[in-house]
Amino acid sequence: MAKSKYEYVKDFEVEDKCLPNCWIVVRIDGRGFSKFAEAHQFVKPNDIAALELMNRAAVTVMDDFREIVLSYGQSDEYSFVFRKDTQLFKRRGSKLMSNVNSLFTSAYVYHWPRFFRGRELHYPPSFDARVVLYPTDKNLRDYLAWRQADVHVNNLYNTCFWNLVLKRKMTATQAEEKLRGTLAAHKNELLFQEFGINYNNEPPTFRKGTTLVRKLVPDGNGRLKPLVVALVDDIIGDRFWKENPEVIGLKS
Ligand code: DGT
Ligand code: MG
Ligand code: MG
Ligand code: MG
Ligand code: MG
Repeated sequence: MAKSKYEYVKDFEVEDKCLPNCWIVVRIDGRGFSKFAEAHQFVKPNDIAALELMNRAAVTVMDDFREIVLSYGQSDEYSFVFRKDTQLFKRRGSKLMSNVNSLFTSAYVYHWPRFFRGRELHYPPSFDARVVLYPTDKNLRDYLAWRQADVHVNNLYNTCFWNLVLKRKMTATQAEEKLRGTLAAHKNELLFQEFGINYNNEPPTFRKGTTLVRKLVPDGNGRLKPLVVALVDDIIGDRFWKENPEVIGLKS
C-alpha cells in the first residue's frame, strides 16, 4: 500500500523497549482508594471482600498474560512480575503497563458483583500503573520484600489506629497522637494490653498480603496443568524461594 503523506507522524512515537535481561515489574495502585474505600463502606482496616476482589482481578491478569511468573498484592496495589526474557509486546513498557492495568481494572469491575453481593459500585474505580526494571534476582527479591515490609508496617499501624478509634472512641487526631513515634514493639504491646489482640494471630492475609504463583495441578484426567494459586506466606526470607524455585529459576 502506498504511504500517505501523513505517515511521517509515526516517527514521533518514542521507543520504550525495556532493557533486555531485566525483570519487568508492573505495579498498579488504586487511585484515591482512601475515598473509594469510604464510599463503598470497606471494613476498616481490612475488608476481606475488597482484598479477594483484588486477588481475583490479578488472577484474570495472570491467566491472560502467561509470561507473568509471580504477582504480589496488598491493600489497593498489585505487582506483576514478567519473566526476564519475555518478548511480549517486544518488551515495550507502555504496552505491557497499559494492557495489564486495563485488564486488571476491567476485571475488578466485572467481578465486583460476585464479591460485593447487592452492594452497588457507586462510581468507576481506576488504577495508576508504573513499570520498573530490576537487573538482578536480588533486586527483584528486595523489591518484593519492600512491598511486604510495607504491608506489615501499615497494617500494624492501621490495626492500632482503628482499634483506638472504633473501640476507644478516640478521634483520628487523638489516635494519631497516641501512635506518633511508637516502635513496632510498642504497637504490639498496645494491641495486647488494651485490646487483648496478639498481632501475630491476626489473619495472615492482612499481615503478609497475597502472592500468586503458577503450580502444576492435576486436572480431571490426572494430567498436570499450570494453575494460578494464591499463597499467603513470608516472601522476605529465603524459605519461600527455596520452596518455589521455579519462580525465578534460582539454583538452590
Ligand atoms: P493514591 O494511591 O495516591 O491515589 O491514594 P490512595 O488514597 O489510594 O492511597 P494509598 O494507595 O496510599 O492507600 C490505600 C488506601 O486504600 C488507604 O487509605 C486505605 C484504603 N484501603 C485499601 N484497602 C482497604 C481495606 O481493605 N479497607 C479499608 N477500609 N480501606 C482500604
Ligand atoms: Mg499513593
Ligand atoms: Mg492507592
Ligand atoms: Mg496503595
Ligand atoms: Mg490495535
